[in-house]
Amino acid sequence: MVSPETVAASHHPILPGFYPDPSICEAHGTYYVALSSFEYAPGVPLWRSEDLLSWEPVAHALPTDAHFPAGTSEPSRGVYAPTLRYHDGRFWMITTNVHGSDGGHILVTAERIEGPWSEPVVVALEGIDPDIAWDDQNRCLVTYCSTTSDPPRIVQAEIDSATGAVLDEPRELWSGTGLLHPEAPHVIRRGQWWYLLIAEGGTERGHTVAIARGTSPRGPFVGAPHNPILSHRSLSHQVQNTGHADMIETPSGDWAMVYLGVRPRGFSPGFHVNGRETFLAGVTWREDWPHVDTEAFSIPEPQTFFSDSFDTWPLHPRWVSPGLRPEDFVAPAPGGGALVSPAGSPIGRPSLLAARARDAWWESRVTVRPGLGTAVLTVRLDDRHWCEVRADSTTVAAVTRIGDVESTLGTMAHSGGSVVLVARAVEPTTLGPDDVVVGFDADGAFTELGRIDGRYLSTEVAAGFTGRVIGVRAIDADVTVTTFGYGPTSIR
Ligand code: 6LW
Repeated sequence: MVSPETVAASHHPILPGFYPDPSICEAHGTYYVALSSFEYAPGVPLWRSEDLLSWEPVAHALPTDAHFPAGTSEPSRGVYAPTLRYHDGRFWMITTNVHGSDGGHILVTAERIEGPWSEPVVVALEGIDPDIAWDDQNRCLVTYCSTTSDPPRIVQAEIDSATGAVLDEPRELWSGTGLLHPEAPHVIRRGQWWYLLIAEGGTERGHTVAIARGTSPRGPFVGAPHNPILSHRSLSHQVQNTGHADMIETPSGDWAMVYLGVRPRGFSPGFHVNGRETFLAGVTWREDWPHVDTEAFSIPEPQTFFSDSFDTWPLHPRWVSPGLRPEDFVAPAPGGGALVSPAGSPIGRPSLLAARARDAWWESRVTVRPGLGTAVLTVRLDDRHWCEVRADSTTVAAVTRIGDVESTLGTMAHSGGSVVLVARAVEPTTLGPDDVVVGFDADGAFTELGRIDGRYLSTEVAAGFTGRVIGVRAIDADVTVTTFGYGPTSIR
């Protein structure tokens, strides 16, 4: 349900939480966005909106192991930035699984956004961040960031979109204004001009968006006199790292941009914990150059609360896993709820039924029946940075891992049967962005078993491109999850 409250899109994401590298298209008056997903399966979340302002999750573009083998990638490897387009009555999505980086880019299509998505076609080109566009003769161009070049460059080749065959030698295009990491190209048409939109400066504080134009999608392209067209570098704005954008024309002829940004908190250098998030801006045109207005939109405050009792299957698209894909280790439990198995991934990573953290301050309450297993509620940044609370049939324990150090923070007996495991992000007691608190509820009262400085579950400490997720897993034997609740909170 959409709240009547609106907030400024310049400060509030349209997709809060770890949803980076947005690519946008429109089909029959509805907008769709595709996002990076890294080690998490299923890959490439897809969201839908009727008005660009409020969004709902619909599906994933890489839903099966044939598209992206679950649980095989290192953290922040796996599925990088996608491009989503609607062309010739079909959705087209192209991305890169950088885990096996000799594998090239993956191109899939679908008539409906919900799928089925086609078997992947491999485009045997190196690099990351592929874009797909068609010229006036319907010839298909893939434009990408060449990572075998030093420094990286923006290059383009023509492909056969049915087979993925590369039809000519990759040619260098305009590669930006000289900042590091020219990447994230999108080739976009407006009137007689073709535009090459890219990101530069790296996905950290120096991130920018720059643009060039030419009369052919093959270039040559000439940079805009007012580049960068978007950056928050060296500004005091609470949204930082703005870059990696895509643009769309609305049916009424207005233009809008989606871009990523982060919301760092805590003392210098600032820590962001929920990953890179997707924001919305307006675009106006002067002399056929785009000007970005991050203040153009107010958006309904995104509704991030959910409570899942696992009474409808298949699982809601919020659920992902860094291990096996959710349907391979989660099943309906006899008598209701979800039965979570302890099966690990091919690289031995625990399978975690996880949803993204999407708020600054939040609480997650998960009712579990451990049975013969141990039920775990985890706040995860990556394999080496997490904090969790574990319940077996007699005891609850809080455990954290920060880099090479793993530590038990507290242990307590419980009265048996069902246990309500609790995790929270609350206001910091240190110079970090928040405190992460774990514990359990018994007889209506919360018992805190562990508390860590939230910076240890931040990107600035752990490194990488993802954000926090919150999930349940099982150790030793199946456990039952009766309800999984998450929501923003004012609890401090
Ligand atoms: C992505 C690149 C980027 O491929 O970060 O912010 C990389 N931009 O374009 C990982 O998301």
